[in-house]
Amino acid sequence: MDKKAFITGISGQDGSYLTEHLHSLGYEVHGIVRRSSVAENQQTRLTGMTPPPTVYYGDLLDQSSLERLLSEIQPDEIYNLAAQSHVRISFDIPQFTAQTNALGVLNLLEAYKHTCPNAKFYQASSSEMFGNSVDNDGFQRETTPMTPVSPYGCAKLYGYSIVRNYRRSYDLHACNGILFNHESPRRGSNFVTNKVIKAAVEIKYGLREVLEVGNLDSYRDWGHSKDYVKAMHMILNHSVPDDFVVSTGESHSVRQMINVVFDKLNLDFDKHVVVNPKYIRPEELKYLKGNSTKIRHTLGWYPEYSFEDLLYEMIEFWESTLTR
Ligand code: F7E
Repeated sequence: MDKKAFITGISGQDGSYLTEHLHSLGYEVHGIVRRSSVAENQQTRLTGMTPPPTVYYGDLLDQSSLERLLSEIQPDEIYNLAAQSHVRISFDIPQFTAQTNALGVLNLLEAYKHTCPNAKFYQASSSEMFGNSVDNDGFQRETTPMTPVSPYGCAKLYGYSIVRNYRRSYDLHACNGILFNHESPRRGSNFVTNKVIKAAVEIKYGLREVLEVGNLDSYRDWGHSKDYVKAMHMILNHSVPDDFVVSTGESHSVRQMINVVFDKLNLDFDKHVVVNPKYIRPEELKYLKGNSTKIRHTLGWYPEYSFEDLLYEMIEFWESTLTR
């Protein structure tokens, strides 16, 4: 019989790529979306998939919806990808962020423990948990101290910790992937890569003049979501439940990323890029560079996309969308 997967956040960037990946491996895929007053466009990333995943209304803050669905579906694998995922916005809605990204994980763990404890559980943990902590060699790895600098990072650290606690306390196959930034054409357009690329293509085609950004000097380790969802599945299918950093090992500043995009499109940085303080965070995570030796050596995972390939694919997507 086909294996069954249950994905929270199935309509997001990672949820949609993970659905495609699991389908390619023969899984039956189920997932939840939150009720929204505007139903249009809520599931655009899932449109046209064959077979389509089975999508239900559910919410990490509604324990009864989680218990009912897990008990009915009896999945083999649970992927908790749902979150309030925007770091700057977490300063505006810190309590909602904590409820969803911290207590939401606990709610799902409880539902899992009560209804299908033999399943495997993946938690989408984040490099934002490291905050400004960096090892002497300039990398963050599984053993690097976690000192988050945003409400998002603080909430994610609770989620990460409670997964480890439930694994040890109740002998559950519960794992964390500590994923560094990962992007794609399906990335929300208020995250910096997609925001920059969409605006740059609009500038190129005369649809706007200016790109407004925040901190140009923060560094991120950017990979492709397609590579990273494969890591999620490999982490869950390792013989023992464990936690793994997933990263490229390369770090670039926001300024460097914009330069690669602007060079490709023959645009002048000084003419079009303006810093607007409204995009600067109250406390910034300045530098991320992940060491993913553990997953590369233990599970044989490695990223296929280079930094440039990732940005060029996103540029192509926006060029074809905006000139259609
Ligand atoms: O910002 C700077 C910003 O919002 C990246 C999420 O997936 O990855 C993501 O979090 C950097 C930051 O991603 C703008 O200050 C400059 O230094 O694309 P971002 P993030 O905050 O790193 C982690 C791993 C997650 O887990 C999160 O869920 O870019 N930046 N100017 C800007 N950022 C944005 N959004 N907009 C700007 O105008």
